[in-house]
Amino acid sequence: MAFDYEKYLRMDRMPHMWCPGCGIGIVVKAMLRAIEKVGWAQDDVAIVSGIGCTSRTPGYVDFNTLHTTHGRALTFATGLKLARPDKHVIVISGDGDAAAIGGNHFLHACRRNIDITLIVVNNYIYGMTGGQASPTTPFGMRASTAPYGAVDPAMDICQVAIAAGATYVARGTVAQGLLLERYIANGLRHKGFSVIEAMSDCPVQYGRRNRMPNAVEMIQWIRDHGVPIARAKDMSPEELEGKFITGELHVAERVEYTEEYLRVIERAQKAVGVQA
Ligand SMILES: Cc1ncc(C[n+]2csc(CCOP(=O)(O)OP(=O)(O)O)c2C)c(N)n1
Repeated sequence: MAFDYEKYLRMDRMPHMWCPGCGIGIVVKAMLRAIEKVGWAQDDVAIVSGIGCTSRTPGYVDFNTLHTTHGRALTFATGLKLARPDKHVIVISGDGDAAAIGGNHFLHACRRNIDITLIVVNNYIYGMTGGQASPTTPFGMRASTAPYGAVDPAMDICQVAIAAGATYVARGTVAQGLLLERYIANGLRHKGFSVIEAMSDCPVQYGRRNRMPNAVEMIQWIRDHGVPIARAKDMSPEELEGKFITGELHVAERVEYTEEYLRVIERAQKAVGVQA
């Protein structure tokens, strides 16, 4: 039977504001299928975002939702998870929201290993505000603020997440929606901070400036630049230049933040003789 997306959507909010051909829809659909796969009730899930095209997602999905300030989604989500550790908290962010203005919050969420899943829709650009370069704009590619090519080397969000302490890190693409769904589902099941980077197209703000003016061309470009981790192991750094590695890049176990926080509260209450 076909998947019933309408069950999870606020149909009264349609039509959505995303451009024709935008990859965010593929990521949102993968997220909805993943939530159903892990079997969570809608009322037990909170979806939190900052600001940007991707960050409009909570407006359209029928869960407990929170649309917060630019770059601060993880901060609000951390408060939510600490207040209700029994609930499942998912953050959905753009690359600018997660890695530029929200970069500092991103590092600390990884470090804490809080049981939240972050989905970063990496469309290489600030989509909502007119195509400014973001931390993930590839070197030499064009943006409204880099009309002759980006000078800054691109940030690898997954490598940063691993280095900062995230315990589940995967990268998928909108060219392979089913794989993306699998990574998101595994991230949701994972106890600890999970990061799923979804390489996505933005034909209007990024593709148009970089000789990929329609969605199909940009999704083909994404498909051609992704290298599955098993294949990447046999490739040299030169061969991997300009490519990105896909798959489950890092899975580890470590103390989870809300559990440790509750233990601290217990110790503190015991020390001052307060009954929980
Ligand atoms: C404090 C603050 N600074 C800047 C902005 C303007 N702004 C809104 S969305 C955005 C960038 C969004 O880019 P990204 O996170 O990559 O998401 P996308 O729109 O591509 O999904 C910016 C700079 C803002 N709303 N608030």
